[in-house]
Amino acid sequence: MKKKVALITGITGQTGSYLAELLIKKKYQVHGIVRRSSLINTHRIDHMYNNKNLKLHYGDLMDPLSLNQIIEETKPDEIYNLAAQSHVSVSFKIPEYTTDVNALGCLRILEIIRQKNKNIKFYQASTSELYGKTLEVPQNEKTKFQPVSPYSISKLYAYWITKYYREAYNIYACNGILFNHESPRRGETFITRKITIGLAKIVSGKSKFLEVGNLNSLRDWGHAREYAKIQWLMMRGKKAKDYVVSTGKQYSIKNFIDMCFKYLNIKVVWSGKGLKTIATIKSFENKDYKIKKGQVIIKVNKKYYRPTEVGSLLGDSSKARKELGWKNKTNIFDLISEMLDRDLKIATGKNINEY
Ligand code: NAP
Ligand code: F7E
Repeated sequence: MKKKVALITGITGQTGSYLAELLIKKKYQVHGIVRRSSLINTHRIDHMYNNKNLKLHYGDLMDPLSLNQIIEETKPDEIYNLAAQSHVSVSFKIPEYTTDVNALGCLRILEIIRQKNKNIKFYQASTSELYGKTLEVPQNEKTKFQPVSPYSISKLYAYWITKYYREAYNIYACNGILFNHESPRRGETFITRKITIGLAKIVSGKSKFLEVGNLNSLRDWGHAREYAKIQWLMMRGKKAKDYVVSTGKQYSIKNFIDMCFKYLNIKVVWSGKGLKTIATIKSFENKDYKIKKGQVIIKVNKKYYRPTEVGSLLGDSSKARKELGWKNKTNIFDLISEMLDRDLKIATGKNINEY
């Protein structure tokens, strides 16, 4: 039987790397698009580098010629479009670039599919950020989109153009409206990883405190490995559809920090309000930690606030659970321990290549 061929954009990113692992396990021939950078950007997939079922190609979502050439050469059965300027906060600084990559990049791929081979299935990495300032909690596939950042507005275009190509041209094109997903491979400036790296550095004496922004926003955090699996499941349906993917549990940034302290057996006292909020160490059990009672460990800095904030995200993924049989297994405590364990090893110089 002919091997299935998949093309992943964003393969060097957090979720793309888990998706590549999954598809190789499922016996696919996997192709990935890597963009040129001055430093090596393949560390998340280096452990698969010598696998004969993985091939990497230089390309860029901003460069239609490269996309055209790669799709022509690799003849994929399925394309997973995970590449994006994915940082919401950065999107306020570089809105045009964000729109070009996230919105037009998606269109460029769909248009190649329409012109070359309408049998190629297409997955678009859509996002809970589309819900923006909605007051409806929890959010499901019917909740109105009210995006409030250049990132989410670019992703709104990609959502609609994907749906449009499905309806107008009968292409198997689906949107996964994924809520936040994290892992030890998460980019270092997203809040969960920033916290686990920051605390690991503090207890190992490499820094004194961690500065964050808005502690009150609420998020629904799952494990990226499990969210990669549902992307593959969405490509297996009788009909292409759009699905919300979430855990159904919600925590604030402050809750996440407190759960990290619990895992590390550090007791803190929170005091102050808004920009003056701080957490001070009250006691700790591990005598190897290079911290002191009374040390201010968390501070708030205005520079990490955004011009507009998405206050409350909580997903209702009943449709995906019912129709695709998907389940999330990792709870928030397991996620935190996996992330902290790895970042503690990195901070103390151990096993940094192990994922
Ligand atoms: P990520 O770690 O930031 O990875 C983004 C990937 O896109 C990287 O491989 C990056 O390459 C690549 N990329 C960026 N600009 C590109 C361009 N112009 N051309 C080609 N490739 C480009 O993001 P992630 O967390 O894995 O998320 C994957 C996708 O899901 C993204 O589209 C994101 O917007 C979306 N999403 C994420 C979440 C979440 O919570 N993680 C939730 C909903 C939706 P480099 O490695 O070279 O930077
Ligand atoms: O912020 C607050 C921040 O950057 C989460 C992307 O994967 O998920 C991600 O977008 C919250 C926000 O993720 C800091 O204001 C406080 O309320 O980790 P984040 P995000 O913006 O939710 C969605 C679903 C995506 O689609 C995106 O691609 O945390 N926050 N202090 C902070 N955030 C950051 N980054 N840094 C801080 O210091």
